[in-house]
Amino acid sequence: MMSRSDRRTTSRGRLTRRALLAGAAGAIGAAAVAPVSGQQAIETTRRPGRGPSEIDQRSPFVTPRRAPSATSSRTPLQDLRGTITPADLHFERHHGGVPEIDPTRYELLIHGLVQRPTLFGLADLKRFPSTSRICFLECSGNLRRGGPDTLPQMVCGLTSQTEWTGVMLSTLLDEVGAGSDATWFLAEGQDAAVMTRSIPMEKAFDDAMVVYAQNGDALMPGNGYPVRLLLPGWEGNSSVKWLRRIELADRPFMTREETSKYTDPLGDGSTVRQFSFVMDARSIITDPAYPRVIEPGWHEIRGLAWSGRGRITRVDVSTDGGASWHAADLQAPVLPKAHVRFRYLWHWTGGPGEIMSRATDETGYVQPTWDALREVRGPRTRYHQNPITSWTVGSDGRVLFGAERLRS
Ligand SMILES: Nc1nc2c(c(=O)[nH]1)N[C@H]1C(S)=C(S)[C@@H](COP(=O)(O)O)O[C@H]1N2
Ligand SMILES: [Mo]
Repeated sequence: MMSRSDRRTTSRGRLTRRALLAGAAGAIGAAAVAPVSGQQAIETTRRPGRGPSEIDQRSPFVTPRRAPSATSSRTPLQDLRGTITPADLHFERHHGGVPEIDPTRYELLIHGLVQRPTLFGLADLKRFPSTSRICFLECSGNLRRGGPDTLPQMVCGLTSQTEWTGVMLSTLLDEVGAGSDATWFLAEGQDAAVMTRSIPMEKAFDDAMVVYAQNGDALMPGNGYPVRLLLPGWEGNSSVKWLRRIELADRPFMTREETSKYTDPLGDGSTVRQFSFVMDARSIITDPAYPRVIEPGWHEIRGLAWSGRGRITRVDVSTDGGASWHAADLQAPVLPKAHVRFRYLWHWTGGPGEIMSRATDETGYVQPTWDALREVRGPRTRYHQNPITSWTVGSDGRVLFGAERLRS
Protein backbone atom coordinates (compact mmCIF):
# COMPACT_ATOMS: atom_id res chain seq x y z
CA MET A 1 0.00 0.00 0.00
CA MET A 2 1.22 3.52 -0.78
CA SER A 3 2.18 5.78 2.11
CA ARG A 4 0.46 9.14 2.35
CA SER A 5 3.53 11.02 1.19
CA ASP A 6 4.15 8.70 -1.79
CA ARG A 7 0.63 9.21 -2.95
CA ARG A 8 0.91 12.95 -2.62
CA THR A 9 4.20 13.04 -4.54
CA THR A 10 2.89 10.93 -7.38
CA SER A 11 -0.27 12.91 -7.80
CA ARG A 12 1.63 16.17 -7.54
CA GLY A 13 4.10 14.94 -10.16
CA ARG A 14 1.28 14.10 -12.55
CA LEU A 15 -0.50 17.36 -11.92
CA THR A 16 2.63 19.38 -12.50
CA ARG A 17 3.33 17.68 -15.79
CA ARG A 18 -0.19 18.10 -17.04
CA ALA A 19 -0.37 21.71 -15.93
CA LEU A 20 2.98 22.45 -17.53
CA LEU A 21 2.05 20.94 -20.88
CA ALA A 22 -1.30 22.70 -20.91
CA GLY A 23 0.33 26.00 -19.94
CA ALA A 24 3.07 25.64 -22.53
CA ALA A 25 0.64 24.71 -25.30
CA GLY A 26 -1.51 27.69 -24.39
CA ALA A 27 1.42 30.06 -24.44
CA ILE A 28 3.37 28.97 -27.50
CA GLY A 29 0.90 27.02 -29.58
CA ALA A 30 2.08 23.84 -31.23
CA ALA A 31 5.81 24.42 -30.65
CA ALA A 32 7.64 21.32 -29.43
CA VAL A 33 7.87 20.94 -25.65
CA ALA A 34 10.29 18.38 -24.22
CA PRO A 35 8.43 15.76 -22.16
CA VAL A 36 9.00 16.37 -18.45
CA SER A 37 10.22 13.41 -16.41
CA GLY A 38 8.76 13.16 -12.95
CA GLN A 39 11.76 11.08 -11.80
CA GLN A 40 13.89 13.92 -10.41
CA ALA A 41 10.92 15.50 -8.63
CA ILE A 42 10.54 12.22 -6.73
CA GLU A 43 14.29 11.72 -6.08
CA THR A 44 14.75 15.07 -4.32
CA THR A 45 11.97 14.20 -1.88
CA ARG A 46 13.64 10.94 -0.73
CA ARG A 47 16.25 12.50 1.57
CA PRO A 48 16.55 15.87 3.31
CA GLY A 49 18.58 18.52 1.50
CA ARG A 50 21.22 20.75 3.02
CA GLY A 51 20.33 22.80 6.06
CA PRO A 52 20.54 26.55 6.63
CA SER A 53 23.93 28.22 6.22
CA GLU A 54 25.67 31.49 7.12
CA ILE A 55 25.67 32.80 3.60
CA ASP A 56 24.05 31.38 0.48
CA GLN A 57 25.45 30.72 -2.98
CA ARG A 58 23.76 30.59 -6.35
CA SER A 59 22.50 27.25 -7.58
CA PRO A 60 25.34 25.46 -9.41
CA PHE A 61 23.07 25.55 -12.48
CA VAL A 62 23.00 29.37 -12.45
CA THR A 63 26.23 31.01 -13.58
CA PRO A 64 25.83 34.66 -14.60
CA ARG A 65 29.25 36.27 -15.01
CA ARG A 66 30.56 39.78 -15.51
CA ALA A 67 32.90 40.16 -18.49
CA PRO A 68 36.11 41.69 -17.08
CA SER A 69 38.89 43.51 -18.92
CA ALA A 70 41.89 45.24 -17.31
CA THR A 71 39.84 48.37 -16.53
CA SER A 72 36.18 47.37 -16.34
CA SER A 73 33.72 44.52 -15.93
CA ARG A 74 30.32 44.39 -17.57
CA THR A 75 26.92 43.38 -16.16
CA PRO A 76 25.40 40.29 -17.89
CA LEU A 77 22.19 42.10 -18.89
CA GLN A 78 21.02 39.06 -20.86
CA ASP A 79 20.93 36.89 -17.71
CA LEU A 80 19.03 39.27 -15.42
CA ARG A 81 15.32 39.65 -14.66
CA GLY A 82 13.46 42.57 -13.18
CA THR A 83 15.48 45.73 -12.68
CA ILE A 84 17.83 45.33 -9.68
CA THR A 85 21.41 44.25 -10.38
CA PRO A 86 22.77 41.81 -7.78
CA ALA A 87 25.67 43.61 -6.07
CA ASP A 88 28.23 41.05 -7.22
CA LEU A 89 27.18 41.57 -10.84
CA HIS A 90 27.23 45.40 -10.79
CA PHE A 91 29.54 46.69 -13.52
CA GLU A 92 32.92 48.09 -12.43
CA ARG A 93 35.09 50.77 -13.95
CA HIS A 94 38.40 51.42 -12.21
CA HIS A 95 41.07 53.93 -13.21
CA GLY A 96 43.59 52.83 -10.58
CA GLY A 97 42.32 49.52 -9.23
CA VAL A 98 40.27 48.79 -6.09
CA PRO A 99 41.81 50.19 -2.90
CA GLU A 100 41.43 48.24 0.34
CA ILE A 101 40.04 50.67 2.89
CA ASP A 102 39.81 49.99 6.63
CA PRO A 103 36.41 51.39 7.67
CA THR A 104 37.66 52.23 11.16
CA ARG A 105 40.25 54.57 9.65
CA TYR A 106 38.02 55.98 6.91
CA GLU A 107 37.37 59.76 6.91
CA LEU A 108 35.53 62.17 4.62
CA LEU A 109 36.73 65.79 4.73
CA ILE A 110 34.32 68.56 3.71
CA HIS A 111 36.04 71.94 3.45
CA GLY A 112 36.61 75.01 1.25
CA LEU A 113 33.82 77.61 1.19
CA VAL A 114 32.15 76.28 4.35
CA GLN A 115 31.74 77.71 7.85
CA ARG A 116 32.86 74.55 9.71
CA PRO A 117 35.36 72.32 7.85
CA THR A 118 34.61 68.82 9.17
CA LEU A 119 36.00 65.28 9.11
CA PHE A 120 33.30 62.60 9.12
CA GLY A 121 34.00 58.97 10.06
CA LEU A 122 31.85 56.14 8.68
CA ALA A 123 29.88 55.93 11.93
CA ASP A 124 29.29 59.71 11.81
CA LEU A 125 27.82 59.44 8.30
CA LYS A 126 25.53 56.61 9.40
CA ARG A 127 24.08 58.72 12.22
CA PHE A 128 22.55 61.24 9.80
CA PRO A 129 19.00 60.69 8.49
CA SER A 130 19.29 57.78 6.09
CA THR A 131 17.69 57.64 2.62
CA SER A 132 17.40 54.91 0.01
CA ARG A 133 16.95 55.37 -3.69
CA ILE A 134 16.74 52.99 -6.64
CA CYS A 135 18.54 54.37 -9.69
CA PHE A 136 20.85 53.31 -12.49
CA LEU A 137 24.53 54.06 -12.88
CA GLU A 138 26.05 54.13 -16.36
CA CYS A 139 29.53 54.80 -17.67
CA SER A 140 29.42 57.45 -20.39
CA GLY A 141 31.72 55.18 -22.44
CA ASN A 142 28.98 52.53 -22.59
CA LEU A 143 28.87 51.47 -26.24
CA ARG A 144 30.82 48.68 -27.87
CA ARG A 145 30.38 48.49 -31.64
CA GLY A 146 31.17 44.80 -31.99
CA GLY A 147 30.36 42.35 -34.76
CA PRO A 148 27.24 40.17 -35.15
CA ASP A 149 28.38 37.89 -32.31
CA THR A 150 28.09 40.59 -29.60
CA LEU A 151 26.19 39.89 -26.36
CA PRO A 152 23.92 42.52 -24.72
CA GLN A 153 26.52 42.60 -21.93
CA MET A 154 29.18 43.66 -24.44
CA VAL A 155 26.93 46.16 -26.28
CA CYS A 156 26.08 48.15 -23.15
CA GLY A 157 26.82 46.23 -19.93
CA LEU A 158 28.44 49.28 -18.33
CA THR A 159 25.13 50.06 -16.66
CA SER A 160 23.53 48.52 -13.57
CA GLN A 161 20.80 49.36 -11.09
CA THR A 162 20.91 49.39 -7.32
CA GLU A 163 18.98 50.40 -4.24
CA TRP A 164 21.56 52.76 -2.73
CA THR A 165 21.41 53.88 0.91
CA GLY A 166 23.20 56.79 2.51
CA VAL A 167 22.78 60.41 3.48
CA MET A 168 21.72 63.29 1.23
CA LEU A 169 24.74 65.48 0.45
CA SER A 170 22.55 68.52 1.23
CA THR A 171 22.22 67.25 4.83
CA LEU A 172 26.01 67.17 5.21
CA LEU A 173 26.30 70.62 3.62
CA ASP A 174 23.81 72.02 6.16
CA GLU A 175 25.99 70.51 8.88
CA VAL A 176 29.19 72.21 7.68
CA GLY A 177 27.45 75.46 6.71
CA ALA A 178 27.96 75.68 2.95
CA GLY A 179 28.83 79.21 1.83
CA SER A 180 26.30 80.97 -0.41
CA ASP A 181 29.23 81.95 -2.68
CA ALA A 182 29.98 78.28 -3.46
CA THR A 183 28.98 77.33 -7.02
CA TRP A 184 30.98 74.10 -7.55
CA PHE A 185 32.38 71.34 -5.39
CA LEU A 186 35.26 68.97 -5.97
CA ALA A 187 34.78 65.26 -5.23
CA GLU A 188 37.98 63.29 -4.70
CA GLY A 189 38.55 59.54 -4.34
CA GLN A 190 41.19 57.79 -2.27
CA ASP A 191 42.19 55.25 -4.93
CA ALA A 192 45.49 55.24 -6.85
CA ALA A 193 43.79 57.28 -9.61
CA VAL A 194 42.79 59.98 -7.07
CA MET A 195 39.70 60.46 -9.25
CA THR A 196 38.53 64.08 -9.05
CA ARG A 197 35.51 65.78 -10.61
CA SER A 198 33.94 69.25 -10.29
CA ILE A 199 30.19 69.18 -9.69
CA PRO A 200 27.79 72.17 -9.77
CA MET A 201 26.28 72.99 -6.35
CA GLU A 202 22.75 72.70 -7.81
CA LYS A 203 23.27 68.93 -8.02
CA ALA A 204 24.43 68.90 -4.38
CA PHE A 205 21.16 70.48 -3.27
CA ASP A 206 19.03 68.49 -5.72
CA ASP A 207 19.56 64.73 -5.36
CA ALA A 208 23.26 63.99 -4.73
CA MET A 209 23.88 61.34 -2.07
CA VAL A 210 26.84 60.08 -0.08
CA VAL A 211 26.11 56.34 0.03
CA TYR A 212 27.41 53.46 2.13
CA ALA A 213 25.04 50.64 1.20
CA GLN A 214 24.09 48.74 -1.98
CA ASN A 215 20.98 46.54 -2.11
CA GLY A 216 20.73 46.47 1.67
CA ASP A 217 24.36 45.59 2.41
CA ALA A 218 27.66 47.48 2.62
CA LEU A 219 29.00 48.68 -0.75
CA MET A 220 31.06 46.12 -2.66
CA PRO A 221 34.78 47.03 -2.65
CA GLY A 222 34.74 47.53 -6.43
CA ASN A 223 31.77 49.88 -6.20
CA GLY A 224 33.33 52.20 -3.62
CA TYR A 225 33.46 50.58 -0.17
CA PRO A 226 33.04 52.09 2.32
CA VAL A 227 31.59 55.34 0.85
CA ARG A 228 30.94 56.81 -2.59
CA LEU A 229 29.28 59.83 -4.09
CA LEU A 230 26.09 59.05 -6.04
CA LEU A 231 24.80 61.51 -8.64
CA PRO A 232 21.55 59.99 -9.99
CA GLY A 233 21.21 60.18 -13.77
CA TRP A 234 24.70 61.63 -14.35
CA GLU A 235 27.63 59.96 -16.09
CA GLY A 236 29.11 57.25 -13.89
CA ASN A 237 32.49 58.94 -13.79
CA SER A 238 31.14 61.78 -11.62
CA SER A 239 29.91 59.34 -8.93
CA VAL A 240 33.32 59.28 -7.27
CA LYS A 241 34.06 56.05 -5.40
CA TRP A 242 36.10 55.70 -2.19
CA LEU A 243 35.17 59.34 -1.52
CA ARG A 244 37.66 61.06 0.79
CA ARG A 245 37.24 64.80 0.15
CA ILE A 246 34.65 67.37 -0.89
CA GLU A 247 35.85 70.95 -1.41
CA LEU A 248 33.46 73.83 -2.09
CA ALA A 249 34.60 76.63 -4.41
CA ASP A 250 33.31 79.41 -6.65
CA ARG A 251 34.57 77.82 -9.89
CA PRO A 252 35.16 74.40 -11.42
CA PHE A 253 38.56 72.85 -10.70
CA MET A 254 39.33 71.79 -14.30
CA THR A 255 40.68 68.35 -13.41
CA ARG A 256 42.12 65.91 -15.93
CA GLU A 257 38.85 63.93 -16.00
CA GLU A 258 36.87 66.96 -17.20
CA THR A 259 39.40 68.49 -19.61
CA SER A 260 41.47 65.86 -21.40
CA LYS A 261 38.88 63.13 -20.64
CA TYR A 262 35.08 63.05 -20.48
CA THR A 263 34.66 65.93 -22.92
CA ASP A 264 32.93 65.48 -26.27
CA PRO A 265 34.41 66.98 -29.47
CA LEU A 266 31.55 68.00 -31.77
CA GLY A 267 31.07 67.68 -35.52
CA ASP A 268 32.25 71.18 -36.42
CA GLY A 269 35.81 70.23 -35.43
CA SER A 270 36.30 73.20 -33.10
CA THR A 271 33.63 72.98 -30.37
CA VAL A 272 33.90 70.61 -27.40
CA ARG A 273 31.08 69.75 -24.98
CA GLN A 274 32.39 69.98 -21.42
CA PHE A 275 30.58 69.01 -18.20
CA SER A 276 28.13 66.92 -20.23
CA PHE A 277 26.86 65.17 -17.11
CA VAL A 278 23.36 63.95 -17.92
CA MET A 279 22.91 60.49 -19.41
CA ASP A 280 20.46 60.60 -22.31
CA ALA A 281 17.56 58.17 -22.70
CA ARG A 282 18.47 54.75 -23.96
CA SER A 283 17.12 51.21 -24.28
CA ILE A 284 18.23 47.73 -25.27
CA ILE A 285 16.40 44.50 -26.01
CA THR A 286 17.97 41.87 -23.76
CA ASP A 287 15.87 38.94 -25.03
CA PRO A 288 15.80 37.58 -27.66
CA ALA A 289 19.39 38.58 -28.33
CA TYR A 290 22.65 36.97 -29.46
CA PRO A 291 23.38 34.04 -28.99
CA ARG A 292 19.79 32.79 -28.94
CA VAL A 293 18.23 30.76 -31.71
CA ILE A 294 14.45 31.10 -31.75
CA GLU A 295 11.58 29.04 -33.15
CA PRO A 296 8.65 30.51 -35.07
CA GLY A 297 5.78 31.42 -32.74
CA TRP A 298 5.09 33.85 -29.93
CA HIS A 299 7.99 35.61 -28.20
CA GLU A 300 7.94 38.22 -25.48
CA ILE A 301 10.53 40.80 -26.52
CA ARG A 302 12.05 42.06 -23.25
CA GLY A 303 14.48 44.80 -22.43
CA LEU A 304 15.54 47.74 -20.31
CA ALA A 305 15.09 51.48 -20.84
CA TRP A 306 16.41 54.38 -18.78
CA SER A 307 17.01 58.13 -18.80
CA GLY A 308 19.16 60.41 -16.67
CA ARG A 309 16.61 63.19 -17.10
CA GLY A 310 13.71 61.54 -15.29
CA ARG A 311 11.06 58.95 -16.03
CA ILE A 312 10.78 56.84 -19.15
CA THR A 313 7.33 57.60 -20.62
CA ARG A 314 7.31 55.17 -23.54
CA VAL A 315 9.32 52.55 -25.32
CA ASP A 316 8.51 51.65 -28.91
CA VAL A 317 9.51 48.36 -30.44
CA SER A 318 9.99 47.63 -34.13
CA THR A 319 10.22 44.11 -35.54
CA ASP A 320 10.77 45.21 -39.14
CA GLY A 321 13.99 47.18 -38.85
CA GLY A 322 12.34 50.51 -37.98
CA ALA A 323 9.67 50.59 -40.72
CA SER A 324 6.84 50.43 -38.14
CA TRP A 325 6.82 50.96 -34.36
CA HIS A 326 4.54 49.66 -31.59
CA ALA A 327 4.23 50.83 -27.99
CA ALA A 328 5.70 48.31 -25.53
CA ASP A 329 4.28 47.70 -22.03
CA LEU A 330 6.26 49.31 -19.21
CA GLN A 331 6.49 47.27 -16.02
CA ALA A 332 5.73 49.13 -12.79
CA PRO A 333 7.29 50.77 -10.91
CA VAL A 334 8.51 53.33 -13.44
CA LEU A 335 10.98 55.30 -11.32
CA PRO A 336 12.82 58.47 -12.36
CA LYS A 337 16.46 58.01 -13.42
CA ALA A 338 15.99 54.26 -13.21
CA HIS A 339 16.09 51.15 -15.40
CA VAL A 340 12.58 50.21 -16.44
CA ARG A 341 11.50 46.86 -17.90
CA PHE A 342 9.58 46.88 -21.15
CA ARG A 343 7.98 43.99 -23.00
CA TYR A 344 6.24 43.47 -26.31
CA LEU A 345 4.53 40.33 -27.52
CA TRP A 346 5.76 39.35 -30.98
CA HIS A 347 4.62 36.63 -33.32
CA TRP A 348 7.59 35.59 -35.43
CA THR A 349 6.39 33.89 -38.59
CA GLY A 350 9.83 32.73 -39.69
CA GLY A 351 11.15 35.23 -42.25
CA PRO A 352 14.22 37.42 -41.69
CA GLY A 353 13.52 40.28 -39.30
CA GLU A 354 15.20 42.98 -37.25
CA ILE A 355 14.02 43.89 -33.75
CA MET A 356 14.86 47.19 -32.06
CA SER A 357 13.66 49.48 -29.26
CA ARG A 358 13.47 53.25 -28.87
CA ALA A 359 13.06 55.04 -25.53
CA THR A 360 11.30 58.36 -24.85
CA ASP A 361 11.55 60.20 -21.52
CA GLU A 362 9.36 62.71 -19.70
CA THR A 363 11.24 65.66 -21.18
CA GLY A 364 10.19 64.47 -24.66
CA TYR A 365 13.74 63.33 -25.53
CA VAL A 366 13.67 60.44 -28.02
CA GLN A 367 16.56 57.97 -28.32
CA PRO A 368 18.24 58.74 -31.67
CA THR A 369 19.46 56.55 -34.49
CA TRP A 370 23.21 56.20 -34.93
CA ASP A 371 23.09 58.40 -38.06
CA ALA A 372 21.15 61.19 -36.29
CA LEU A 373 23.55 61.05 -33.33
CA ARG A 374 26.61 61.23 -35.58
CA GLU A 375 25.19 64.20 -37.42
CA VAL A 376 24.89 66.21 -34.21
CA ARG A 377 28.01 64.96 -32.42
CA GLY A 378 30.41 64.30 -35.26
CA PRO A 379 32.70 61.28 -35.72
CA ARG A 380 35.32 61.98 -33.01
CA THR A 381 33.18 61.87 -29.90
CA ARG A 382 33.74 58.91 -27.54
CA TYR A 383 31.27 59.41 -24.73
CA HIS A 384 27.48 59.62 -24.45
CA GLN A 385 26.69 57.25 -27.32
CA ASN A 386 23.10 56.07 -26.88
CA PRO A 387 21.96 55.03 -30.35
CA ILE A 388 19.09 52.69 -31.14
CA THR A 389 20.64 49.23 -31.50
CA SER A 390 19.05 46.17 -33.04
CA TRP A 391 19.15 42.39 -33.31
CA THR A 392 18.66 40.69 -36.64
CA VAL A 393 16.76 37.42 -36.83
CA GLY A 394 17.71 35.07 -39.67
CA SER A 395 15.35 32.62 -41.36
CA ASP A 396 17.20 29.94 -39.37
CA GLY A 397 16.14 31.67 -36.12
CA ARG A 398 19.66 32.85 -35.24
CA VAL A 399 19.66 36.18 -33.42
CA LEU A 400 22.69 38.40 -34.16
CA PHE A 401 23.74 41.90 -33.12
CA GLY A 402 22.69 44.48 -35.73
CA ALA A 403 26.27 45.69 -36.19
CA GLU A 404 25.44 47.15 -39.62
CA ARG A 405 23.33 49.86 -37.97
CA LEU A 406 26.44 51.32 -36.31
CA ARG A 407 28.56 51.50 -39.48
CA SER A 408 29.93 54.84 -40.75
N1 LIG B 1 37.61 57.04 -7.09
C1 LIG B 1 37.13 56.61 -8.27
N2 LIG B 1 35.84 56.85 -8.57
C2 LIG B 1 35.33 56.43 -9.74
C3 LIG B 1 36.14 55.76 -10.70
C4 LIG B 1 37.50 55.51 -10.36
O1 LIG B 1 38.26 54.92 -11.11
N3 LIG B 1 37.95 55.95 -9.14
N4 LIG B 1 35.60 55.39 -11.91
C5 LIG B 1 34.44 56.19 -12.36
C6 LIG B 1 33.79 55.70 -13.53
S1 LIG B 1 34.52 56.06 -15.02
C7 LIG B 1 32.57 55.09 -13.48
S2 LIG B 1 31.73 54.69 -14.89
C8 LIG B 1 31.95 54.72 -12.18
C9 LIG B 1 31.72 53.23 -12.14
O2 LIG B 1 31.14 52.85 -10.93
P1 LIG B 1 31.12 51.32 -10.53
O3 LIG B 1 32.51 50.78 -10.72
O4 LIG B 1 30.62 51.24 -9.14
O5 LIG B 1 30.17 50.64 -11.48
O6 LIG B 1 32.74 55.10 -11.09
C10 LIG B 1 33.41 56.32 -11.23
N5 LIG B 1 34.03 56.68 -9.99
MO1 LIG C 1 32.98 55.60 -16.69
